[in-house]
Amino acid sequence: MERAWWKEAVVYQIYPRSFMDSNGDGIGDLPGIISKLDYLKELGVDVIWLSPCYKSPNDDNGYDISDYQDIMDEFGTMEDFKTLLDGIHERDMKLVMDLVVNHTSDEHPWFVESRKSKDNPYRDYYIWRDPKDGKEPNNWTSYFSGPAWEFDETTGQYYLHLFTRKQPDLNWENEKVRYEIYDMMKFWLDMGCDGFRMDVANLYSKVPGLPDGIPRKGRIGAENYQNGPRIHEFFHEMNREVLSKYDIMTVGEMSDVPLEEALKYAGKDRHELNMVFQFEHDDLDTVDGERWAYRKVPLPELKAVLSKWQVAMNGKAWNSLYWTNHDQPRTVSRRGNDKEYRKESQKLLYTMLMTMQGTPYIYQGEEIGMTNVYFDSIEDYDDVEIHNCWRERVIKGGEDPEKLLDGIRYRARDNARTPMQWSDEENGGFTTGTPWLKVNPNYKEINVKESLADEDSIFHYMQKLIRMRKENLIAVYGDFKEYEPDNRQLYIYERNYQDQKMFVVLNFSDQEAAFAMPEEWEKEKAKFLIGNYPKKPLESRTFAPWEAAVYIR
Ligand code: ISL
Ligand code: CA
Repeated sequence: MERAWWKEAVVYQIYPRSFMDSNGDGIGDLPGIISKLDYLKELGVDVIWLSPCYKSPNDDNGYDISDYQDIMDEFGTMEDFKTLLDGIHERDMKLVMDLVVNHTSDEHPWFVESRKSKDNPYRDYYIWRDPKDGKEPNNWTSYFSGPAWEFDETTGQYYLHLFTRKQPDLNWENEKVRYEIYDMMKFWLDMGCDGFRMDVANLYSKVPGLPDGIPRKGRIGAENYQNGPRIHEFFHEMNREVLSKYDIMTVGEMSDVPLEEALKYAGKDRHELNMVFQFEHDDLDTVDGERWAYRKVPLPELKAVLSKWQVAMNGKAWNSLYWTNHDQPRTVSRRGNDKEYRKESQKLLYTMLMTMQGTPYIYQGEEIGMTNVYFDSIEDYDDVEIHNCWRERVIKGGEDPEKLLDGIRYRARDNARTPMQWSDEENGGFTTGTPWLKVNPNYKEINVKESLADEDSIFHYMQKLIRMRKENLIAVYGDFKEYEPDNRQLYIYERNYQDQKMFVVLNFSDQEAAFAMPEEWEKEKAKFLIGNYPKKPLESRTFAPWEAAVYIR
């Protein structure tokens, strides 16, 4: 397997709004991030992926961009950005930008022009259609509730928006749009940025004619824009025009990307992207495509998905490894035990991440085991996704508010967006003002200061895991073989690389689990490498609740 820096790197995602506020306005900002670079270096991460920091009216917290080449007022200035970039490079780290080019803000000058008249030069930068029988051009619905179309009085046509109405979709069929985007990408890369995380990167190409979607519960229309007809052509072109000219890291964020498609996007000789961020394991706890319904996922189902990707990508493409991001619940609340076994289970979950093939991503706050927030009232949530849905389903639709609130408390994106908990001071030390989103009240116990002081903390374990990965290339490149796929408590697997072997046992449960050593390992002299309980030899024995142990020989 060919080595590459972006394969060996550990990525840390920053959601700037919630990371660190430097000036007391309650909103995280670039100087705030700069003040914490030494902390990130101490953790040991190599790459920082910054969620959008561009000019934005913040309908969707920066995923609605009104100027791709300037910095959001709340976050600082271009000067601050350059200081941040230098600070990152001085510490031998890299910076990956968020590239949001499926859509812009409706306040982007392109859209402001586009909506003026049917013959405006920018009209064709977006997707405009006549009404059909006095209504929307087709039946597609948006990710954030309601139709994916908005009627615009000025010209009597509708425009497409897969997300909020303030996020009109760009028309990728238009070559001018694509080349504008490529130029903008070069602007950041020429400045020294080290790559892109590409937002909803499998949605750019829509099926011509924009046919009706298959009616179903949940969002309608996806089969007409997910992994669409020209998507690989677009990535080839982008690769030829931009990506291939720089030594960078690229990752496409793609919900509903089947394995066969991922093998193309991230295929090693296909000249598209380095890797994709896929959601198959994340979607397992949903029920019937209903966004807010959830269920407990039996371990064999989770393992089946994770192992499938490990085996299928080996030697052909490259995985991203992650448990959460700014759109997902907190890992320990969703997959571990955020009460009795918060530390043990979080350590186990990240032991898994750091011992699989692929590039691991740590989302801010995961290194101290931050938990879901479980707000009492809908008013406490900020997310446009939640408020749109509440309006449509509770206020207009008369649905049971308690039931919906229960689902929201579990799955809300705001769970990951509460401010970073730096200390036990007011507001977790995130701001001296009023935070834009309430701090999780558990900041008194769960915070960075406490984690740094405690030798046995999640932070220090995460630090060791990262170091372990750097010292053992097998953790990065080894192939993957699973044992006992039907075991409902243990995830057991082996990695192989050159003449080395690594063996991993993870007890994903609150109970002790009996472990029967596989025959092939019986005679192996494997030594304990890392784990979240005191060292024990590899032998048939019981594993404690949420015990994780890694062996090597
Ligand atoms: O949050 C989700 C489910 O976990 C996804 O459906 C998510 O909306 C989808 O993956 C797209 O996410 C990305 O694009 C959105 C933005 O709101 C998200 O924050 C971003 O990560 C629109 O730009
Ligand atoms: Ca601020």
